[in-house]
Amino acid sequence: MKKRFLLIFSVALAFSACRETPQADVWNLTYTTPAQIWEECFPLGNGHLGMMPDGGIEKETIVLNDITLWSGAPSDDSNPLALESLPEIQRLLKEGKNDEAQNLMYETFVCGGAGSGHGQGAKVPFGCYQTLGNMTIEYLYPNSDSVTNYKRTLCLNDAIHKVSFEKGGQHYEREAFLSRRDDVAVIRLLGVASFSIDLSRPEKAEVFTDADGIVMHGQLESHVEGVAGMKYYAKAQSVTDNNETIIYFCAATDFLCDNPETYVNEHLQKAIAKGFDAVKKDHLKAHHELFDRVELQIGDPKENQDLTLEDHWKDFLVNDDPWLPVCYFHFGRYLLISSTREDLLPPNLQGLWANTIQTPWNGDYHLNINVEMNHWPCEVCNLSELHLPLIRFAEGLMPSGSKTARDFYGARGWTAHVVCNPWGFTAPGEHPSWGATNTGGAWLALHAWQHYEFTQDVDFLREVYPVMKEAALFFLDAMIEEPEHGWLVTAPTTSPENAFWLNDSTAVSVCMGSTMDVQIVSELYDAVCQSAEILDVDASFADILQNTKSKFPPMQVSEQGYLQEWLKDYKEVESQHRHVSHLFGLYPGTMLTQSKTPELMDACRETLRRRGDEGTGWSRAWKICFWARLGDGDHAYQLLRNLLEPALRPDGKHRAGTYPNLFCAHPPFQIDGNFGGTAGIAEMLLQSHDGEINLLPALPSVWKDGHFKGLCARGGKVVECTWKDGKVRRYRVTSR
Ligand code: FUC
Repeated sequence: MKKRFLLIFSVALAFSACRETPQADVWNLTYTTPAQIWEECFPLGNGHLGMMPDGGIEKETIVLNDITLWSGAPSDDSNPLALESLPEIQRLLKEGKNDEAQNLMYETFVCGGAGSGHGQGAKVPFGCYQTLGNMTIEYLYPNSDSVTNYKRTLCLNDAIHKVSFEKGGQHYEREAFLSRRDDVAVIRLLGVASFSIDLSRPEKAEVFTDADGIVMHGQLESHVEGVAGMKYYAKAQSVTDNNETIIYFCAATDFLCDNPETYVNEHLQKAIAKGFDAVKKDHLKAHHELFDRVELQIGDPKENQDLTLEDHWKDFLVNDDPWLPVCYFHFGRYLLISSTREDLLPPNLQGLWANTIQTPWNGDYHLNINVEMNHWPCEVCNLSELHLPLIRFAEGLMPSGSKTARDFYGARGWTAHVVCNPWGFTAPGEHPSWGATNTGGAWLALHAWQHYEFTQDVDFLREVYPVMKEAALFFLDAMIEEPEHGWLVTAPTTSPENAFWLNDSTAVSVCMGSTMDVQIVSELYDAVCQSAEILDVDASFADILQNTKSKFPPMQVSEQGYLQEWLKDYKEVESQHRHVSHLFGLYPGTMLTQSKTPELMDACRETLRRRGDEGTGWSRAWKICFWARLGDGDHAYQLLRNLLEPALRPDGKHRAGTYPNLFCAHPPFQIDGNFGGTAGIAEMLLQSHDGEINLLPALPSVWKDGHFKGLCARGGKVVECTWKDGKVRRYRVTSR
């Protein structure tokens, strides 16, 4: 009896493993039609591989990705003209001749070579992140009856994509997932009698079948003389028994490992030997371990989980039903888990999902907001280990960044500018109007500090301290005294991608001491000084930083009430520019707060009023975070509504907002807005940047009742909170 009971128990357990989450906390994205465009496909990922099935009935197209698949190669981006011209550039800036300084920079202070190719880097050494290609499956059915009860679902809790329908009285089902544990994609086909598989890619692909599957391999271009481009190898293999077929897929590059073919064949054989059930069980375990750390429910969730995503979206837009925003929050956590893993690369501009060879802005790592925003949910949403790929990436930039500091500024330490790639590009961009910002490395270094603040891991802090210290050292050497007040300022620089009227007819970008630079370098200096004290090292260096910081420009409020974006109260060329860089110190920075700088809070509000509530996807996400930090939950909620505006217009054109698959629309698709939106929702519920834990600091009035669990606060704390009628009813704070 005992044995039999155990058997029943284990089966029940196995069944419940897929349903261990209470129904109300299961987050399913559902449509009742196949995807017609890529932005309707649901994304699967395991931090290395990506998959986006369109759920087609006769023919299914699955876009495939490998986060390491980049063209290009490391290149020497130095330009001796830059350092030679630096004193003249700085002289002109000191004399207020920004236009002349900018013109000189256009000729001299740019990276050597083509840089990022103005965002079209596929054919230059900078390279670009590229789609791996497509898997196409053609399904053959015994009849041509019409399809009924079609459903296409992505379960965020299980990271499984399902398609089901009836056809000619026969039930058909597909189940796809990307195993984090076994690093293979698995597709189970139920009811399908026969099918054919093809692998394809627009270029650089050789496809053939071998004894047990179909192979696609090739080599990309490096565009560097004498340097081999990246090699990749991909293979699909199917196993059939009883009424079901399992397709296993794996891919690898020689960026990831020495021998991609061996890697792929070993992983496929191991997964096939392990068997579908075991592979799925381990997949669920690995995903649930990360996804289940945080719970969030708001309002009275409609028990009817069978509503389609479209129905939920309408409910939200018309009635402020909370299902969509809460699902969007969980979707951001799902995307973070799916787009990166500890020992590999950070999520790029598209996470790891791309369906083109030349990806928008090269699908690269932009350092003046984008890649940083990709990591804003990591700490607060209890996924600290997924912050590490970015921090390791920053460490990996130091050698190149030190060369850039030396070659372009004659400075010690390391720096990076605006565009960056896995090849270690850290030079100024190819166009100074955006490429002159040199606080990209410092901003990355602050992510190391934030990881320590939340985890309190002193061993980690000791290990990454050089990333911060060397970034701080660069500015000690590179900053100059501006003539009017003797303030220490970065020069040349810009306020990311905005420009100002130097006089009635001259618009320029290049300047000294943009407000964002002052804030980033100030916070970096504070982080290094606190780290030095915690680690009991560099006391004199810390004193130098503190003394230097006292010579930085103050935050200046314009007569019109907003925080000045530049040293002087220049008029912006675009007063509603998408970047709000001079509020870095409000978020993600922590220097502008109600308690520390009360006199600047109104200026921050006026700055945001001036910038407006529109902008690109990621800009709207950033503004959620700003208003949350200002304690204005209803304004933050308005920005969340603006972020969740459908991105497809009736005429099919794309606009800023959110695509049908919940991807953020810059447009085009850019994942940073998803992560910024998730972080913004967390910031509305919990803040810990000002020396205290603040529960429901910016709760929208429409979110009267709710509960969260597992969100993290600085100081190594994990927080749970239940609220009713807008008031905290119960909370619990525990140490990690
Ligand atoms: C910066 C932004 C753009 C875009 C690009 C990838 O240049 O200003 O809006 O997000 O990054």
